[in-house]
Amino acid sequence: MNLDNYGGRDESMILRAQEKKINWYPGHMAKAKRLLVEQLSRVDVVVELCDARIPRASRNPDLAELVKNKRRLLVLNKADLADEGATRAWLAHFRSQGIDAMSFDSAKGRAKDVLTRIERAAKDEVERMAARGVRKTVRVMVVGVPNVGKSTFTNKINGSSIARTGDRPGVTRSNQWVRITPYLELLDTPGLLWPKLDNQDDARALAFVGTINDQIMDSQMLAIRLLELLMKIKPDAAAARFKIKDSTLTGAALLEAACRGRGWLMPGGVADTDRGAAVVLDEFRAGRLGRITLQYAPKQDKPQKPAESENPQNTKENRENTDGGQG
Ligand SMILES: Nc1nc2c(ncn2[C@@H]2O[C@H](COP(=O)(O)OP(=O)(O)OP(=O)(O)O)[C@@H](O)[C@H]2O)c(=O)[nH]1
Ligand SMILES: [Mg+2]
Repeated sequence: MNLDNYGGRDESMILRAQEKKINWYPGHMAKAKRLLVEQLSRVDVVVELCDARIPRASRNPDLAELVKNKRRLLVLNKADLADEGATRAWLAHFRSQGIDAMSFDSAKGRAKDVLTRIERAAKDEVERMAARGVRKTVRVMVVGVPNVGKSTFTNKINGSSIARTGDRPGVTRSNQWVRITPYLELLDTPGLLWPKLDNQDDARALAFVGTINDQIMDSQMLAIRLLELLMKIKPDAAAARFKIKDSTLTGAALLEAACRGRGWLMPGGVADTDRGAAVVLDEFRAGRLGRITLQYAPKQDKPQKPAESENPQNTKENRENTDGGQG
């Protein structure tokens, strides 16, 4: 794509959007990874949280490798923000790969639903120890990309707030053991990405949901890309929310239309694209456009990786796919 199109030549808005490669692996993450590895030998079960809106992009390949010999539970968190049918299809997909997976809302969900799964994952080890007359304390490590909800999840299981949470990535900076009962302990860990985000569609998806530090990104470009995607996936909701009348718009013109529609203007009627970009991202992340899944599960019988730019949310093939999923 010719980025000069977004070079701000149009004087009706102030736009400096630039397509930059997205990558975020600060020093604290490399350190956090080392500290996480140090704890692994103490851990019986690993709970991996991914974001139910982007289950493919939000699974860290580094983590999968590190914890491959542990009992594991995959939690599709923030399921309250994702499309229910799409989440069912993802669960069916993961289960078909032999992965124990569940969807969850760490803010409003029931801790018991998770505890049952953890008990099941630890059952063999608990019974083995019981046979030796020892009541085992099950130690669970909670891992995942930044801002996916690990600390909120830990607090939910704990029944009260003990870990600090926040609506930005990088809130938790060190490992924190939390004693739930004398026989269950949870380790909340800092969010981890991996050194190179090769797939830029996935990197952008991570950025859309707020996994990547906004400071290192071009938020106008990100908002433009998000608007384009939303106008494909959920055009009615996006057009209504941002008061966009022309559904054929793309690029800078689309962000400008949202600014004009919502009245984000500067003196002289110039579209305030900085403000517009920030609000578009905020409102999507907060679920103001309703439940939206940005990445769909591959079809069961014929695994494939749909390109984000051709998100198939409303195609016939995908409807069949999601309708066929198991809860
Ligand atoms: N809607 C919704 N919001 C959630 C859920 N889980 C967490 N959140 C919100 O997501 C944001 C991030 O939550 P945290 O628990 O701080 O995320 P984290 O994974 O610990 O983040 P880091 O420590 O930065 O890696 C907070 O604003 C939470 O309130 C969920 O299941 N649904
Ligand atoms: Mg945290």
